[in-house]
Amino acid sequence: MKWLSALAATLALGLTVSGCAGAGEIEVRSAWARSTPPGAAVGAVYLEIRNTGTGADRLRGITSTIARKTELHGTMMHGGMAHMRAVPELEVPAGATIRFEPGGLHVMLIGLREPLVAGQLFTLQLEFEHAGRRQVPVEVRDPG
Ligand SMILES: [Cu+2]
Repeated sequence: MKWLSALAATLALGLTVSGCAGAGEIEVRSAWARSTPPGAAVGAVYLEIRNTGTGADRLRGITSTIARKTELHGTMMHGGMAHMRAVPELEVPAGATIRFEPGGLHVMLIGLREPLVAGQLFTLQLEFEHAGRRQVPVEVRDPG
């Protein structure tokens, strides 16, 4: 029966596509934010993204409710000075671990609605092209 083999092919294709970078293959870990003094307008979050799958994925956006704007930033050295710039998207190759660290990649919280106090927890939402949306708990810590 023709329609049956077409259906089987469609199902097989669906499995192949979802097997390419399934929801279980992106891990976001060790998320923490630097505590801020009262009245601070910006904060920074550091974390680790692991792709344990066999296909590349892509971080397409980050949102939070704790700040008016949440951006992915990179840090570049220019004339001996560190400058931050917004990174619109981040490729996460298969098998890669990408670390966001002070002086490197970070999530910038712009227009904080409240100060970040050590011990506090809040949530970031990361949107991946294949793995979809992830809720990531972030712990606030004193820089040390
Ligand atoms: Cu920044």
